[in-house]
Amino acid sequence: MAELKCILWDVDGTLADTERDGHRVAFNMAFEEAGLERRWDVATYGELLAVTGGKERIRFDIDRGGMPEMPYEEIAALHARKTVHYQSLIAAGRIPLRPGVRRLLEEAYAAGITLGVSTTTTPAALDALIEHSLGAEWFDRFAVLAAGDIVPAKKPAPDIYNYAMEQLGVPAGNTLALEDSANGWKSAHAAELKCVVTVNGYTCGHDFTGADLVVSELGEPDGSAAELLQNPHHLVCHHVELKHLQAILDG
Ligand code: XBP
Ligand code: MG
Repeated sequence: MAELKCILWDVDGTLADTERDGHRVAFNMAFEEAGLERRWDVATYGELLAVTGGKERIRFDIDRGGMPEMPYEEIAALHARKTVHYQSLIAAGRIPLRPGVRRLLEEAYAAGITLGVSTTTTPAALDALIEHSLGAEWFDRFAVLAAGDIVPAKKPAPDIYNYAMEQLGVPAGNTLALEDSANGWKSAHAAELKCVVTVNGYTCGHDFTGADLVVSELGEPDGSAAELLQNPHHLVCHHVELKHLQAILDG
């Protein structure tokens, strides 16, 4: 029996549905500002989410002919402007936390579980979400904020999870990851972590074969239930609580 000591949270799509109405809109604002004709509609952005990291996503769209060629410095500058627009959208309160996120975070924090973040997004984008959607006290409550270019290879590589665990000094066997996408799940799995997946509109069709639990959302005790979409541990669960995460680690 392995004790649950640490939970590592993905950000985009897991803490909040930031992609469609946050990152995508911010990319389009930066494109318009730069005089580019390209706009990423909802469906196109869904395809592009296969590529993790905003700069990498722009590069990919250039390579497939969606945008004009530009050097890395221009991509980085465009992406920096996108991050500024994203921060404004988050500051305007456009993106709430997903159901059950605050409840489970608070339950885990009160229980003394080490909490961390493991994301491919830019630190400035993560900071905006913490400040405006979660609350600034969470800057201290998360023991590590592992984000963006801090590691050479983004998800689905395991690097960002391995980095977070190294920083915290916790072994994978005592840690559980929360993710929303196939790339995120693959990254956690490659880092030998058990993983709970909360799907969203962009990721409900992804392949999560081997994931330890796949749910529609974490759910709330007095609100919407977590629909159990893939439940290899045969958990009985209306909303995901610490005891369910512990049961998954127990295997
Ligand atoms: C999801 C991503 C990110 C965001 C945009 O990250 O793939 O690239 O779409 O982030 P997560 P940046 O690991 O949190 O699911 O534009 O800041 O790179
Ligand atoms: Mg994600």
